[in-house]
Amino acid sequence: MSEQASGHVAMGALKQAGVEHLFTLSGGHIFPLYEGCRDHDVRIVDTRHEQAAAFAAEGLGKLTRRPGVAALTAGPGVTNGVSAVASARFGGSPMLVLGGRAPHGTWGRGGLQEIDHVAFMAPLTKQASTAAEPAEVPGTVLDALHTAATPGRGPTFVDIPMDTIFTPTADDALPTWTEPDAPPVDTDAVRRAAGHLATARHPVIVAGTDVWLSDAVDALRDLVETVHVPTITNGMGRGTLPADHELSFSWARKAAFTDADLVLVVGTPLDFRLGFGAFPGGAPVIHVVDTPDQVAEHARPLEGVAGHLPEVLRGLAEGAGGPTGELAEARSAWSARLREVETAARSGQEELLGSASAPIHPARVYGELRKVLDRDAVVIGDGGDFVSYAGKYIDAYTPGCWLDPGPYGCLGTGMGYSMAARLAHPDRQVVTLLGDGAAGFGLMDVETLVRQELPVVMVMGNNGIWALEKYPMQQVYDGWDVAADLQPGLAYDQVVSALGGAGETVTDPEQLGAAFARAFDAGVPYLVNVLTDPAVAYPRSTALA
Ligand SMILES: Cc1ncc(C[n+]2csc(CCOP(=O)(O)OP(=O)(O)O)c2C)c(N)n1
Ligand SMILES: [Mg+2]
Repeated sequence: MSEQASGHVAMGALKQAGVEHLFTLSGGHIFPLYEGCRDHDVRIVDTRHEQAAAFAAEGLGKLTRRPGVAALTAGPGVTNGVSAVASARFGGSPMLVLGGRAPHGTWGRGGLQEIDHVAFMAPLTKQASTAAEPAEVPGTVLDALHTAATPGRGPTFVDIPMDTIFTPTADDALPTWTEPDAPPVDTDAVRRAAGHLATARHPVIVAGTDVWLSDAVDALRDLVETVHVPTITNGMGRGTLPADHELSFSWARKAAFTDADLVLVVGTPLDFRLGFGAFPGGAPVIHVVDTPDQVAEHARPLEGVAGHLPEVLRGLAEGAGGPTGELAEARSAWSARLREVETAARSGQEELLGSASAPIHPARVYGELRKVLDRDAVVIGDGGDFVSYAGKYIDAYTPGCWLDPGPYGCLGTGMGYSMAARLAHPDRQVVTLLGDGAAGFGLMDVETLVRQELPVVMVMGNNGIWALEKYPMQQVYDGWDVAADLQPGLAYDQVVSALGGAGETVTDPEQLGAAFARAFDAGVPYLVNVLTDPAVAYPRSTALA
């Protein structure tokens, strides 16, 4: 029997479960994990802030649909990663955090960084525990990976005391990895829901993140085409039905939700992004989710349907079938009407997308970017108004390509998500959209992107303000605002250059296209620092989300 440090063996177990990357920032409490990475050929991506490491793990989970893994050193390493864990919890992203932990042997005597992480990680995760015995470390870590990947996905946490992680344990009988089971399907609920869908005249489908994470993309498309129902996407649901599909809508959202007689929401919570499930015209809701505990009882759905999403969607298509006769005409008229709304709304934006005004209008940035993005470009949004504009103007054509801050809405995701996107898709365009405020949370991690040879294109909407707070504050306080200004016109591109990347500042809208071309050709992290008009506020219906 051969032995290695328990942390080393745990990495071997993760590798055989398919883990290829470990995001981390160094600390003595977790050295044996690195030794395990060396011997099991797991790539270490070491960052400048645990925030970046943890968001990279979350981002990789979202992009690859397998848990991303971060290793954070005891105490401050773990606490610096907490926002990403909360983000994964809100977004249902599969992710495992391994924590260092002060030694068991001296616990309670005031050891360095001695804090009980499990106490504050438990409410943020699906599962949080301490692996106290060396022999149980590999099994506990693998079990946490499994829980993270199991539908109803989310973050899990294991910390390992320093005296445990360095203690040898057998390395020749690794626990074996099995893929999580697909969740059982409530077939009665599917049948009832299909019955409602079969008779609705103006139904709408909403497809969210779990359509992507549960690999239900083909089943969604089959359902949409079979029942001929207009479809709206959100979160990572974007791209599950390509934006140019005849039943895909984004600008006719309001009309669709107002006049729908049934809304079938798939793979996303009925949270603030969907008006908590109360649609303006009072349409009844069918909520389709992976697991029963995700059904939004607060929205009093007509039907909650839980189960493996591909199977549920296939069941709905079979059960509801294609509309015939008068119903088919009603559905066609419904989608034709929404298409008119969509087309009119889109053509109403053309002028703004081509705006020649200087300072540059944020819409113009996207008017130019749209022209050069590939259909499978990965687009990451980290910012306020600048990212809201992206949500409006950048269409998604390929599933798994759109990373926005998600329902937790945490600024500072950009650098971690950029690392994840480049690692997941070495050959695609990766474009990270940054507010100037958002960039301040993590721009130092450009150094990581450079050192790890992970080139991405960053496009900054630099308005010198926290626009998404400044304008709402003025609305609340009758024109007054505070804590909403940054220095105007800063050369953030020079920061990126100083860290080993490159970039340029753009003030003339006619120069945007050429700047983007240089950025995609650069081969290093490149920041296009666009000075945008601070007088432009994103049109919002409410001041506070
Ligand atoms: C970690 C975190 N802190 C604060 C906020 C509140 N917040 C939301 S949007 C925003 C402004 C973002 O400014 P910027 O990135 O410059 O984008 P802009 O709105 O100016 O386009 C702030 C401060 C948040 N969402 N997350
Ligand atoms: Mg700003």
